[in-house]
Amino acid sequence: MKNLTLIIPAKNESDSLPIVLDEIKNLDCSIIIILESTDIQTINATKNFNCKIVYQSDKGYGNALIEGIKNVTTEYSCIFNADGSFNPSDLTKMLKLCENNKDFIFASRYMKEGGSDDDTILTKIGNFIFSSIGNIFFSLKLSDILYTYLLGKTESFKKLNLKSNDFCLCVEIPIKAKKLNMKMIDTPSFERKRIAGEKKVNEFRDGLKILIYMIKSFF
Ligand SMILES: Nc1nc2c(ncn2[C@@H]2O[C@H](COP(=O)(O)OP(=O)(O)OP(=O)(O)O)[C@@H](O)[C@H]2O)c(=O)[nH]1
Ligand SMILES: [Mg+2]
Repeated sequence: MKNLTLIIPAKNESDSLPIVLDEIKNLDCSIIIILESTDIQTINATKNFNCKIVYQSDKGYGNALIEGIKNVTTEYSCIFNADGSFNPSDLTKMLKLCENNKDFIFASRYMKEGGSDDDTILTKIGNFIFSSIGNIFFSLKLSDILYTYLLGKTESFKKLNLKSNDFCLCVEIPIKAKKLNMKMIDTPSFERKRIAGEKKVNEFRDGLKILIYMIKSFF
């Protein structure tokens, strides 16, 4: 996997991140972690690992990923969470699928053989509604647009010219990719429970922002 970089956004993940880095340390791919320069505990938690640290220019999950993508030099990139919920054993399969002339491979919790230990009833319903909006209004043909465990060609990531500093980035990626006629498919994945720490997504506040983003993108 020398041609792959994992882009890991991390905010207040000092308990989970070292466990995640330990799990992926033998993967033979590059690792970039993007965090706020003030997040000393999380920065210290990366000290014993071989990875590149990038300080984000602004606040937010989307901002972290935009900064991460700018710093990738390998042919492929994968967004990978710092909370332990993404299973790295999916990466080989996702990379193979992408090398078969695709722009993006989206991991999905809602395909047969996928699943989640981290979903609540609320997030499950929310994910279903947002994925349905994506399919009906943007013809995305994706079963899980908010999971944002996705691997793609770095060139394609860069072509999207991403702008959302917040969690709207999750839908900005597939919507823009579709508008640019990029090739994307989904593949089953099992989401594990976050190892420790608190989630940063607020279902109502971020859900509303994402909905408004999708409505604006449609018109
Ligand atoms: N650098 C950076 N990373 C962030 C920011 N917000 C979230 N993240 C990271 O982005 C990833 C996804 O955030 P989560 O809080 O796990 O979101 P989630 O998966 O919807 O929530 P959970 O259900 O708790 O897993 C995690 O690795 C976070 O640490 C941010 O503002 N800056
Ligand atoms: Mg998470």
